[in-house]
Amino acid sequence: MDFSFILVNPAHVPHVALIQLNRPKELNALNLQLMGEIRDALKALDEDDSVRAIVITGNERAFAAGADIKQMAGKTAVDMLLIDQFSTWDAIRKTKKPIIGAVSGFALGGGCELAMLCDIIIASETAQFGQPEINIGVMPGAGGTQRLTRAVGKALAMEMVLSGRFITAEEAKAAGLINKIVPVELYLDEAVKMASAIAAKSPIAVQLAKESVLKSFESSLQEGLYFERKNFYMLFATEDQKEGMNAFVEKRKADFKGR
Ligand code: DAK
Repeated sequence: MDFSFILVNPAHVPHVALIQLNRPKELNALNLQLMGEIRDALKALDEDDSVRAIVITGNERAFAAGADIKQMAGKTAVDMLLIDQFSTWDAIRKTKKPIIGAVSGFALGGGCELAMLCDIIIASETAQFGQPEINIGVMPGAGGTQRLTRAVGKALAMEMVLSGRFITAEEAKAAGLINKIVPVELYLDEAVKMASAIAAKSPIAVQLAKESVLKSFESSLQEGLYFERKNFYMLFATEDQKEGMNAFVEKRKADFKGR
């Protein structure tokens, strides 16, 4: 795959692919082309049977410092509507495979929102999360008032969204926004390790489990429980379920085929 603003490579472990945002001078500011490239890469990786988990990362200084303010500054509401960036963000959200965010440095505005589209976030101790849109006269537009509030609760979400204050990795961990903090030299390895562990499971079970957890954000408890139940039953139709349970009984490692 040939892109201008991201690098897409297999990781050094089987079944894991790595997307690296690659606009370092602009702190990986998310211009329209970069977001389109992430969407296209995720779609291709979602369709690639050899890939079972995806890591998205930036660099040590910045995961992403937000949408590209220079590109947005002159836009009108109609321009924004016609560009319809939401279709790109919605497509990213629909990725079926698990996405691990490896975050170091700034994850701000759209960068924090992109991190929140990841299923698991591994952060370096230098990571900072924020929704500073209020400083430039707007507000979060891609989940920063909704996913953030569900993740960290009203008190901290209000503070971040209304004051623009960045929170540290420690605060993000305590608030439930991220999974783990590791020293800066280890954050990417740790994310790949997590992706690799997930890639060793049954891909169908992982897909349906991800879908079921995400459903909890969009449904009543009863509706979510029915959804979970259907997916649970469905897994008994897979070869991987037989393989997983037989391997347990036979005291051997399961070899999941994704069927
Ligand atoms: N956009 C464009 N350029 C950016 C940028 C950004 N968000 N963030 C940093 N840069 C550029 C800087 O302009 C600078 O470029 P040069 O001046 O060297 O050409 C370079 O990156 C290095 O930045 P600094 O010199 O400012 O570096 P510092 O270490 O001094 O400061 C900083 C780092 C991250 C604190 C600072 O750069 C900063 O405050 N950046 C802006 C953070 C921000 O406000 N982010 C939120 C942007 S609004 C939507 C979806 C999403 C969104 C909107 C719509 N739809 C689906 C419709 C999201 C909106 C946003 O994210």
